[in-house]
Amino acid sequence: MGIFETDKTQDDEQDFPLENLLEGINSPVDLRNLPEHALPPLAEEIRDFLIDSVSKTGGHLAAGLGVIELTLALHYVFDTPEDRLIWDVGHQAYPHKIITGRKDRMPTLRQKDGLSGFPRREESEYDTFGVGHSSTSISAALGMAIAAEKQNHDRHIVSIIGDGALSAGMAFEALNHAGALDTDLLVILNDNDMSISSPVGAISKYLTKVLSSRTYNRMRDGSRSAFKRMPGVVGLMDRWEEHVKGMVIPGTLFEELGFNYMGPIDGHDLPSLIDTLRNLKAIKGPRFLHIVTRKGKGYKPAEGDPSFYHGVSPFDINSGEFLNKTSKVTFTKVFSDWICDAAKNDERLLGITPAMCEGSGLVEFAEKFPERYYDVAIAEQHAVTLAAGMACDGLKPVVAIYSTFLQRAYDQLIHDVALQNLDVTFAVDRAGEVGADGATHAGVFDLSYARCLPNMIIMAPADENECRQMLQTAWEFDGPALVRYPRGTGCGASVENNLQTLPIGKAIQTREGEAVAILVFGELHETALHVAQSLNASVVNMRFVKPLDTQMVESLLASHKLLVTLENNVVQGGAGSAVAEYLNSISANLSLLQLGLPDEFIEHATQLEQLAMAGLDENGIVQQIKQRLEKLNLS
Ligand SMILES: Cc1ncc(C[n+]2csc(CCOP(=O)(O)OP(=O)(O)O)c2C)c(N)n1
Repeated sequence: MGIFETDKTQDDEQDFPLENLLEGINSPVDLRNLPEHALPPLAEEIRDFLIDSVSKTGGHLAAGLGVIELTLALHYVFDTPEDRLIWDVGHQAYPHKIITGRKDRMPTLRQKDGLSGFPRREESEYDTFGVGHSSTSISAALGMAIAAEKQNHDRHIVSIIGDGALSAGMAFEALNHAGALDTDLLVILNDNDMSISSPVGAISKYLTKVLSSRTYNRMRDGSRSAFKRMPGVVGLMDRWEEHVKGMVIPGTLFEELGFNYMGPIDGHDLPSLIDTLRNLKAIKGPRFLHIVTRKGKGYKPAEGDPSFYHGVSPFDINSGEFLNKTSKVTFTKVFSDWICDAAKNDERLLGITPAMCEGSGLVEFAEKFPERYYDVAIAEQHAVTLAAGMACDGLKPVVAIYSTFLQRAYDQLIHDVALQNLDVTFAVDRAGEVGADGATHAGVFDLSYARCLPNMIIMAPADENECRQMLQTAWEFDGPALVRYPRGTGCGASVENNLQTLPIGKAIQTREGEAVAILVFGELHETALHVAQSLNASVVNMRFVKPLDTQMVESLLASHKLLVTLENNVVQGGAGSAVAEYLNSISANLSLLQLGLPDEFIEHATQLEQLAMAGLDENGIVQQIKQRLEKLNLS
């Protein structure tokens, strides 16, 4: 029982202490025992707590600040966790974590064994659906609504989705289905007119139009009360409304999809949020509430630049400055410089991003070549097929995409690009373990899912300079080509500014040793060199996952007793599997040790910790090789 357990009907506004409210909130039950007027000061306490907490841990800041009132109103009105709240993406769910018994663990956010940065079913009964990738909430909510219906549970299901996430096809697939089913479901659109950067597309424009027609709403409501006592006039207005519906009345699109639309309302006004949610709770069928919020609300730097404060590293609260600045060049920056340089030489080069302009390193390209830059919104499938279409008619598109988000466009990769052997370059960032974002964002499957596609060539750079060369090689290659590179910085190789290409399918040996040969695919090359020193092993930078340098494999075969493959991808179907398949195809009688990520999801931690958990740090690799040598009686 919480310390604020009071009889709300006898709520005495004057006597209720409005300080240190958060201290007493250990679950939504405590929240529901507060008088309503205590919620706005509680929202301010949560705001301060959130800013302070994220300034120390880093994480997603601006989105959470924008939904504090909504979070409180939802848990206040609905009987969570019996009623289900499904947050889309989940990056805005820190306030939800804070009031659902996890505030004391906020200092552990996104760290090894700490709280996840996203809702996770394993973490709390209040986290009804695991998220990280966007635009899944309406589908999941509809599934839960159907489950409730089938099992006769009288429970409310609420999905909360942002205007950015609403741009994805999946969200509309779900709306389309939900509207037709007539299932009890509440979808809340949190419209802050921002994705990570400014939102793009017709839906976004439509929402802006809806907001601007609020003047019309006020006018309509005003005239309605004025005409109330004049029978006939109201009827006339109703007919006029019917007539203009589709032109100015907000929410028509959602009504056409079968939803009962309400809004837009101010998402920071707690009393009106609570009233509206109570009203909507009493209505059946698919309902759609449109609320308007400010991303970054309450923290000036974030309000001023919500894009910059979307996801942050630890920062100084007063100045807003990030504390751990690195001067090393990231792989993303290597891509950013390459695409700008390559674009200067050839007008056929176009850059495409599915809503990840900053993260993918396209800001400079967008500024320099605005007419060749396409942010397609959160629409990975569309991004890939758009590129395929461009390539059909003589253009040379580059799709800049995170490994984890390319998963969304797998059929497009196969059916629209690879099958037609189209000239599309995939610049695949955040490949391998990505650190604090955890398993939802890990880019650990791309080598497996792309390697099995005919026509594709696939490269993984050992260092920054090679990354640039591979991007150029991929772009000049007349067919589908993929370069995958990791999050953050590499070994610090200096990057030449020419546009040199690499011979396709050729590996290079970077260390001569005996008995053991380590075949590295990607940035673990640096680690392999250290390992090789202590084992006196050979090291080969394989460069190409496909086509595989089979000549190199054969020559290593002749001169070594054990081949070890090393990659920052799951072992299953990865680059090492390519070597295994080849050895098998030539009936080679040689021992092969495939080192990569295990057949399990690795949770949030630092990238180094994640690699160590997978046995891919220097020590782990040495141990595994030694064990294999012992087994083979070769040690
Ligand atoms: C499939 C997928 N693509 C891209 C992303 C990266 N991403 C995370 S949040 C976000 C913007 C979401 O915008 P919105 O839904 O409006 O939420 P806001 O941050 O504005 O509250 C994007 C693109 C993702 N999580 N999932």
